Amino acid sequence: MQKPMKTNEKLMIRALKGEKTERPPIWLMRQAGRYLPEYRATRKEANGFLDLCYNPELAAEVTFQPIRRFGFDASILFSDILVIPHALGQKVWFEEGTGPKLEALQDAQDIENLTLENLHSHMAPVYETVERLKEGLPEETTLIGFAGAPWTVISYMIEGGSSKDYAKAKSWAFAQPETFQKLVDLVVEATSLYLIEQINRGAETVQIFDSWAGVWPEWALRKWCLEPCKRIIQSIKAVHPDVPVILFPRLVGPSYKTFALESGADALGLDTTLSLQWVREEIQKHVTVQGNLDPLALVAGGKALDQSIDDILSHLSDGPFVFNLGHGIVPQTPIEHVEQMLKRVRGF
Ligand code: 1CP
Repeated sequence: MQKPMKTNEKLMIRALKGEKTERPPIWLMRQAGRYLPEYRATRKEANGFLDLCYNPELAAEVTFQPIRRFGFDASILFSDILVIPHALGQKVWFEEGTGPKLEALQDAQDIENLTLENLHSHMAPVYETVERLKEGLPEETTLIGFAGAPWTVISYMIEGGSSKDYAKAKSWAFAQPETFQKLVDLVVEATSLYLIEQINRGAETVQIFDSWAGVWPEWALRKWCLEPCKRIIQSIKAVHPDVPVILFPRLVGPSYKTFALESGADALGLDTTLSLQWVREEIQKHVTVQGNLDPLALVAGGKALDQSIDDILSHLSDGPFVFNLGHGIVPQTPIEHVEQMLKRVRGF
């Protein structure tokens, strides 16, 4: 998969298309957020978190903040994965301190009541944010659009918020696979249309977050995570064959190989637990890899941080690679540690 040619595309895009780049591009999942004082200030100006997501001026502002401060190679649209259920007609709100809340789906009728009809009108402010970013980002910075994967989004739709064990959502899938499949199909369609429109408006790549993929038996992982993501990627590629897609099937262990071979993604986001040697031998031959610094090593800083970074770079920088975290940055992350990390990755 390693291609020696150097095109005049941006660093991040070249890496996603399978090139071993002169240095690894770097960005961080959740790079806009509460660890930044400027984010906390803008967040106060908005009328709650969802309002921030639907305010193009403020959403663009918080997307620019980490780029101004750190000069990352890529910038991820500021929004949330839960705008999809919201656009389908489900009640969604954010409670300070407790996170996302939804009016949980209870039965097949609740699924019937959801609709794709208002998708694009609901998302109009998000699309406008994408256009503002396209316009305002430095020309070397790659704009990433994103959405949640169907399973991860549906887990919130059925649980009504975050969950430790996904008991309601998984029980529904096991006991009533036909109605669960209907919900998956609807979310696949909505997510495909949403991501394609983000690309139409200026996103240069998109990332699909399957953050809670790692909870299924192998056959169910295929049915409820791999297949839906594969369908979304096929829909995107049918319209935008040259736009690379990143998939983050978190905590799926050895099934990362199945995702590398079968999902159609150009790049896989690695969680923190994978063996780097195994990734180098079994995954990086097939797709670009992105990751996987432990967000808590970034909190710790010092030697633990330097050693973690060196370990990742020494294993993965011989092939197509994007430096990132293995999951989102956490609010208690010291800004100096982000600077320490950037210096080390760029100096490698
Ligand atoms: O300001 C605040 O208090 C809200 C914190 C916050 C932020 C900054 C939430 C609530 N969402 C976001 C933005 C966000 N969410 C982005 C764009 C910003 C960026 O990356 O720079 C992205 C890509 C997401 C994606 C997201 N939201 C995921 C997938 C990624 C992951 O971290 O696994 C998930 C699971 C969510 C749901 C969600 N939204 C917010 C929170 C706190 C959560 C997670 C709740 C949980 O753990 O269940």
